[in-house]
Amino acid sequence: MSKLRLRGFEIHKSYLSRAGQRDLIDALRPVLKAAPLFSPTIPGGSKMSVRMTSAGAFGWYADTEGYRYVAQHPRGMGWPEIPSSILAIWHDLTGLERQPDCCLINYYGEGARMGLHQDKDEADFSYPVVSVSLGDDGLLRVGGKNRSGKTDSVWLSSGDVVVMAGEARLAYHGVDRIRFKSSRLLPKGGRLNLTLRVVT
Ligand SMILES: O=C(O)CCC(=O)C(=O)O
Ligand SMILES: [Mn+2]
Repeated sequence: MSKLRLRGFEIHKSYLSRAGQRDLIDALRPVLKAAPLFSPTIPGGSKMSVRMTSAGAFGWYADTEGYRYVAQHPRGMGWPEIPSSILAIWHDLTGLERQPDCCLINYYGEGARMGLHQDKDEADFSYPVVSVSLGDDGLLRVGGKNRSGKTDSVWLSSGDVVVMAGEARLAYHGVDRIRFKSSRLLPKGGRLNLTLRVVT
């Protein structure tokens, strides 16, 4: 385990052991079964290449009307609870009593990416966002508060955890590409990213 900082993004390399990563995958299996992955269509009409779902009181959602948190999966049921092993990472790295009320689960298959964006659909930016990487390597790009500003990139591997707080909380970031099948954690390949957020 080692810690590095990039533009205020706190990157905990190898935070999770291989066994810890496998335990998280086991904990996520029933969550993905209860709340299947879907591909949102974003304002402008294009479909995201990342497939996603959520756990917690709220799930992040997008359609042609905009981006927001919603209390139900698009199929009409509530979101499953956030597994305790995932909440433990939040409490360990933030030291906060308060629990996150959304765990957004992103799945990147071959060729999937996420464009540069800010996480800004939450009510209170004084809470950090904690992001857990599992499976294939992903190239994270981080910038500042202006979309057109300078950026830096770092490869995230399975078991790495990033904390976005302070100056990094509203900084632009995105995932340019993944190295498909670089990890054997997920039998069919791909990358899972979990982001824990306080929404209200
Ligand atoms: O996949 C990642 O590492 C970042 C995901 C992200 O930024 C998001 O879901 O808002
Ligand atoms: Mn984000």
